[in-house]
Amino acid sequence: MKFDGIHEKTLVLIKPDAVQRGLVGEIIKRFETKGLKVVGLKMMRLGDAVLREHYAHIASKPFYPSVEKFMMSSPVVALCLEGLEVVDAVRLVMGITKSRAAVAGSIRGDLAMGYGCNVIHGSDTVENAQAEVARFFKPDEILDYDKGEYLHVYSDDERV
Ligand code: IDP
Ligand code: MG
Repeated sequence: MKFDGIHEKTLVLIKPDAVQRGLVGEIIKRFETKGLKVVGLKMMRLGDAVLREHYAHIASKPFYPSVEKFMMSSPVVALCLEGLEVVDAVRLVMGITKSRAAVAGSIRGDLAMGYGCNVIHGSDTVENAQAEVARFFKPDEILDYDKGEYLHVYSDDERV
C-alpha cells in the first residue's frame, strides 16, 4: 500500500455522537469538497480490545473508561482518506480535541461542543496513520483508483 506523495493515507473514524446526530454525510462531504480521495469506507462496531490498542496513549487517563464506553455506544464509520500531506490536512480540517474551543470552520468547531464527544478521530502522524489504517482495514478494503478531479486539485509538480 502506497503512503507517499499524493498517495499518503490517513485513518478517520466518524464517532458515535456524529452517527447518532446524523452528521455522517456532512463530515464526509467536508473531506470530499476539500479535495481528498475516499479510498476506504465502512461502518463497524468497535470492541474494547481494539479501542485499548487504538487509544493506548490515553489508556491510563482518568477519562479513558468514559471514552471507551462512548466509542462502543453505537457503530462508527471508518474512512481511509488519501492525498498530499493528508495527515496534517485532516488534522487542520478536524480542529482541536476540545470541540467547544476548536476554530470556527473546522469540523469540531462547527459541529460539536464536547471534549470526549468530538465527532471525529484523525491520525496524528504519518507513522500512526499507517498503523491505524492497517488496524481498521484489510488490504483489499483499500481501493486504488484514479480521480479525474485531481487535475483541478493539484498542480503538475504536486501530482507525482
Ligand atoms: P485527538 O482525538 O484530538 O487526537 P487525543 O489526545 O488523541 O485527541 O485523545 C483521544 C480522544 O480521547 C479524544 O478525541 C477525546 O475524545 C478523548 N479525550 C482526550 N482528552 C480528553 C479529556 O481531557 N477529557 C475527555 N476526553 C478526552
Ligand atoms: Mg489522537
